[in-house]
Formats: sequence, C-alpha cells, structure tokens
Amino acid sequence: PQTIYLSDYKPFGYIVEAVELTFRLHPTQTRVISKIKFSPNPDAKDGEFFLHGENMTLISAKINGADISPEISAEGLRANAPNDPFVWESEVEISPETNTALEGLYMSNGMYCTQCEAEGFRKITYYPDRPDVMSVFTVRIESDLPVLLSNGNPVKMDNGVAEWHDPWPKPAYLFALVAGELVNYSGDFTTMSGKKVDLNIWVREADLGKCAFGLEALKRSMKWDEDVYGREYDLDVFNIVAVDDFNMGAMENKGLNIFNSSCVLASPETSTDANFERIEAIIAHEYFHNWTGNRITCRDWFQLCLKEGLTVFRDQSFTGDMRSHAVKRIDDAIMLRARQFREDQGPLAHPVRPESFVEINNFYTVTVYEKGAEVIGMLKRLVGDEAYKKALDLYFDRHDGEAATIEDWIKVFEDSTGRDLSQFKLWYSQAGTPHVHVSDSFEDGTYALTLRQVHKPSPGQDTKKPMVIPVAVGLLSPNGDEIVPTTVLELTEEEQTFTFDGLGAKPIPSVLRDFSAPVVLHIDQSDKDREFLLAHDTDAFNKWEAGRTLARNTLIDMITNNAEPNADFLAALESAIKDESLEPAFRALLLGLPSVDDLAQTLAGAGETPDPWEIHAERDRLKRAIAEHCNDTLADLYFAHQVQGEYSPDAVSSGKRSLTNAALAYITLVDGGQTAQRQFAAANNMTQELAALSALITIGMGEEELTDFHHRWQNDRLVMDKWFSLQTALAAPEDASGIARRLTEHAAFDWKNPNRFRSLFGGLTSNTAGFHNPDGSGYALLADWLIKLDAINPQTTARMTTAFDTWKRYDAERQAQMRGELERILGTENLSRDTYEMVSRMLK
Ligand code: B3K
Ligand code: ZN
Repeated sequence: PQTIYLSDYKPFGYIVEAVELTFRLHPTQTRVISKIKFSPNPDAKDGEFFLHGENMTLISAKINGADISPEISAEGLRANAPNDPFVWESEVEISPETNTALEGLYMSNGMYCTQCEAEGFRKITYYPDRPDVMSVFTVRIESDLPVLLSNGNPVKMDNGVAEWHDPWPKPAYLFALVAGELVNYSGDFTTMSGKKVDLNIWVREADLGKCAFGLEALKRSMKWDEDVYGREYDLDVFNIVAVDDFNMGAMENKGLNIFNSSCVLASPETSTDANFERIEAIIAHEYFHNWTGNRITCRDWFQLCLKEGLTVFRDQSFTGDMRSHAVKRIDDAIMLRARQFREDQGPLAHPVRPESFVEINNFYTVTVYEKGAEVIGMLKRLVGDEAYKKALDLYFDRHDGEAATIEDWIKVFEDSTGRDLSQFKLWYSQAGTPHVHVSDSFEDGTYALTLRQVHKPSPGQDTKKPMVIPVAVGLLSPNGDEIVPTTVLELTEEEQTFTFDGLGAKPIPSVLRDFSAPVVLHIDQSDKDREFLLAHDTDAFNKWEAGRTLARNTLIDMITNNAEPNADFLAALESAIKDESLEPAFRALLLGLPSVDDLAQTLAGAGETPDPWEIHAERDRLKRAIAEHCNDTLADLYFAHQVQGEYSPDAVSSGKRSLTNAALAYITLVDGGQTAQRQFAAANNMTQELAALSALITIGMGEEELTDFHHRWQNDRLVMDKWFSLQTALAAPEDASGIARRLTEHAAFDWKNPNRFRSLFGGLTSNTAGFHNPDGSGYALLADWLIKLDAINPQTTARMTTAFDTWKRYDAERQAQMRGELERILGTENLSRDTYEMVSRMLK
C-alpha cells in the first residue's frame, strides 16, 4: 500500500465551479448522474485531470457534451481535459445494499445513507475527493421512499423526487444523502439575527419518543455558539438523522448531520446519565463543526486536528458551561490519560498533526482529537481569554470559505497577539507525552520551583526539542491558606527555576492546576502533603488529583511490595467524601480508582512488567478495604443523596446519582448484594437499573437480574448493546473470554452491526484483566473475530486492533501470544489496507 506524505501536498489542477448530482436510488443498481463545471486552477502547475472513483461501474462520461473513454484504474480515472472551462458529465452505477464497509452510500435497515469523511465520496461518483476542492452542490434524489434528504435547503419535494441546494461551497466529504421511511421530531430556533431555522431529528417511527433531549441539546448548542463564539447558523433547516449501522459516533455533513443512533436517541428508561451527557456533547460537537470544519475546512487530511482539536475544545467548554467545569476537566483528564497517554506510550504514537499515512481513517485518534484539544487549551491559557477571543474572530474573518492549515491557525494567533509561536508549534509535530519533573527549595523567604522537561523517543522521533509547557501553579501556606493564587509558569527550556519571594514559611505547592498541560508530572510530595492538598487545595482538579495520587501510590505499593492499603489514605478519602461543601459528582470522582490499564501504564512507564491479574486482585483488595473502612459513611451518602421524583438528566440530579451509585458499588462488596438488588427492583430509570446490575455482576451475582433485563429489553437494540457489554466488561478475569465466546453465539449477536460488535468486544478489551488472560484465549477470540470482520468492514476492524497496542508492556508469554495474533491477522489473505497499516505499525 502507498504512503501519503504531508510534504507532497499539491493543489488540484482544476477549480470546481458547481456540482449537480442526480441519484436514482436502487438497492443494488443506484445510478448517480453528475454534471460538474471545471475550470483550470491558475494556482496549480500540474493540470492533470484525475478524478477519484472506487467500486463503481462507469456507464458514460462526457466532456463538453462529447463522449470520452477515460483511462480507469482501481483508484479513479484519468482523461484529457481542455485548458479552458468545461463541463464534465458522467453516469455511474453503485450498489448500496452490498456496501458493508459503511462508507460511501450504503443501506441500514432499509434506509439509504452516506458516510463520506474522509474519502467515501469517491465510492459515490467520480470526483476530486479532497478537502481543498470546495464547491456548491445541487442534488436531485429520485426514489419512492417518503423522506429524501440532502445538504443545504430544500428546493422541491414532489412525489418521488426531491431537490436540495447547498449555497455554501463545501468539500465532498461533507456531502450527505438520506432516504427512508422516517418520521421527524421537530422544533425551531431563532438565530441572533432573527432568522428562524427549522430543526428536525429523523428517526424510525418507534424511536420518536427518544428525540426530545437531542433537540433541546441542539438548541442549547446553537445558542452557546452565538453567545460564546459569535457564530450564527447559516441555512433554513438543520436536519439530524439517526442510523443504526454506523462506524463511528456522528458526522457533521453540512445541514444534514448523520448520527449513530446510540449518540442521539435518549429516554430515561433506556439511557443512563452518562449517555445523556455524551449525547449532548456529540450533538454540540457536530453542530459546532458548522463553523470549525465546514465554513473553514482543512486543506488536506494532515490538518485534521485543525477542525477536530478545535471542535473538541469547543464541545468540552460547552459541557463545562452546561454542567460543571471541575467535573468535566477531571473526566477529560481521566480519559486523556487512559487513552491518549496509552497511545503515546506505544507503537501507534504519532504527532497531533501526522506527517504520513496509508489510510487516513486510521488517524481519527485520541491524539488528533483529544490531545489536539489540549493544545488549544494551552494556547488559550498562554495568550489569555481576551486574546483568544480576538484570535478566533480573526480566524473566522480571515479564513471563512477556505480550506486552511495549522500554519494559518498559528498565524492568526501570532498576528493578533504579536507573540512568536514557533516553539509552541512543536506541539503539533512532536509525538509523545512530555514528562515534567519538579523539585523545590526554600531559603530566606524565597521559594524556588525547578521544572525540568524530559521527552522520551517515539516512533520515527528519537530526539526532541524542549517545548512550551504552561504549568499552572498555586502555593498554600501550612495553615491551609492560599498564599499565591494560580499563576502560569511558562516552561520553555529544558530546565528552569521560578521563584516566589517574601514567604514566611515553606509553602505546599499545587502544581499543574486544572491539568494545564497534557504531561506526566513527577513531583516528590509526601503523602502528608497530598492529604493536605486533598483537604485544602482551592483548585478542584488538583484536589482530586491529590486523592488520585494517594490511591495510585498505595495501589502500586500493594502490587509491588505486597503492602497493606494505606490507612491514612482511607481516612483522608473518608473525610473528603463526607465534605458536604463539595458537589456530589466531584465526590463520586474521588471514589473512583485508577483502572487496571492505567496502573499497567504507570508500571510500564517506570520500567516494570505489569501483570493485569495481579493488578486486578490488588485493586479489588483496596476496593474492599475502602468499603469496610468507610462502611457507615458510604451508607449515609447512599441514603442521603437519593434523587426522588421524576427522572431528569440535569447535572445536579445526575451528580447525585453518580455519588450514590459509586457508594453502591462499594456497599455491594460487603452487604452480599441486597442493596443493589433492592435498587434494581425499584429502578424507574436506566441509570439506577444499570448501576445496580453492574454492582451485582462485579461480585459474581446478578444472573437472575440479567435474565430479567434481557427479557424486558430484548427489543431495544441500544439497551441490548448494554446487556452485551456489561457481561464482557465486568466478568471476572478468568471468565471473561469464555463469556465473550458464549455471547458471540447468542442469537442477538449481530456481528455486522458495529455497535453490537463493539459492545461485546469493546467490553472484553476494556476488561483489562479479562482480555489479558494468561492462557491467551482473550487474544485469540478477538483476533478470530477481527479477521472475520475485516472482510466486510475494514474501518471498524482497524480501530479495534488497538486493543493490542500495549503488547510490548507485558511479560514474555503474553507478548508472544499477542504478537502471534497480530502476525496471524497480518497474514490474512486480502487483508484491508486499514487493518494492514494498523497491525504493521504495531509490529514494527
Ligand atoms: N468528522 C467525523 C469523523 C469522521 C471519521 C471518518 N473515519 C465526526 C466528528 O469528528 O465529528
Ligand atoms: Zn469532529
């Protein structure tokens, strides 16, 4: 397979003035007729006329009305084109029903839908399928299906024919088409300039009762983007469609967002608080793309973080504003460390802006998205809120309607602040998680903090330069007062010392407040200091972090030295969770422990060989110790914070539920399951039901409840996904792979549906100890199924191979087994390019 390099970028030889498409829909013989006005691009030297096109039959091709016979390959077609403006016409035939890759035009439960990002449009018709080619699209759909949708505004709706026009020039990856027997849940929004926009969520009739929350979330997003970024919506309608078969979460197609049904449909009975929050965030994310992604898009796919990092940053701020900034920041840090630091630690590490790829779909990663968002957060922290706002206004002004680059983005900040950001730009090109080592001293009233940055090698990058790292710091006096409020230290050299004068006593430092940079912090603080910070830090993130570090330290001590759980930690935790001045959601986070994978990452980072079974056992031992030590407190919390009355997914109620359910998980370890059984029986919403069921499964009970759950929910596919994932995710280490294998034989295991496949196997691979069964059964089972899935759906397969990306962490036997499975996958005949690239990178 061919590797594409950022350094090879060349503009396309032609400008696309306008595109007219006609679709005659048919399950296996859809005709796509295109009429496209091209003119030579004065900015391009190479005028070759090459159009991408895959998996289609060319029926006819014309230039300026005359038939031509282009040269056709597996990737597209080449023709001789005039040096003047001309009209290209073609007709192709494609087969949506047999398109199991779910890329291009495909069918899901009788409905037609599309997914074009990144390079799916080339499976629909011949076209320059690259993001820097932007044009105005008019689309005509011919079909007997009642609902026919495309981008932009509706022009005409007759029986069997619909016409749509999108006035905003866009790249082909934002094209979308939907046709089906759908109904709409509708509403409207009046924009800041007084324009009324029709809003619709299109679903199958049975799902109409699950749309209300999504529509309200959409309205909140539209309002927030006006209030906070000054961005107004720009079409008469905004449509969202829910699809059951979808490779990812959702897609920001202009005016026609397509969503995995799991990321938009919600009801109290079927969705958890976490589902509601995630749905709100994804709706916001896709909506925010209208400006950061659609109005301003990417010049090429290497610039993916330009739209994704920024849009994630925006959706994170939105969630913070809607709910709690402290809780959101902690959630994001947990997720970044669990997934992005893990990626950075292994063979798949790559810069936020990669420099080469084989299959771009493999680079929709936590590094591009979440680390990309962190980079923007750092930029904002360095320049300040006002300057950030000014820079963003300039960005929208200067680049509206363009396909931009990271250079353009950085330049906007340089021009509006006068700052030189060339060193900051290293965040886009250097892979890996920086480590920051902190030491301190105190003399004559002066406190000195010395920060040193260390960069480990990553694939293709042996040595690295010092980066700009914003380290937010505050100082507390030994009596608990904050004597130096948060200030941002800019670490730009390998080592720097920062001093604070006029202090009466040696302060206790609170370093990397609000998780101000995506780095691993090494600071030699005593347990006493951490307990002090847990009790007194004014920064919510570091307050939580102090508790988390204490938990991590005692766990590492238990794992490596067979130590007893640290009694001081248990006492400090108990007093923190009792503190009624802290919001319940925050206290729930304090009760969470680092995951098995997280601890394995920590041990591997320290040069040790983690054993997931041992980690799991010690983590269980600490959980029991907490449950016993805090027994009465947990019971008090559980009863005192129960939410009464009708279910509402708001932040306050869901925060209370997360606290009572965190307590329930501990209570269940010592009460034989009776509280959980009672909660399960009484639950009137999925949050309470699932938390109780999870607690029971974790102690090896819940068999009856699982049967009952299955019985009640067998006709709800989203709830059944939970049923599958719960069992594999929570199974005991020695049972997990056997349970997973048994579930693959269940009649409801529809492996071709990505949600169902991910629920079973995503559950298994999230069960770190279960997946890493020393007998290799977890590895073999996953590899068998990935090989099977690759033949029909490369994208989802390639993504799930990342379960193996930690293979080098483990002992020789586990390594050999995992490597063996990776080699078996790589040796599969007709392996997809997607999976080939992922597995070969992991084996390198
Ligand atoms: N832009 C899409 C992701 C497309 C993934 C293609 N493999 C969703 C999002 O980030 O909003
Ligand atoms: Zn996105």
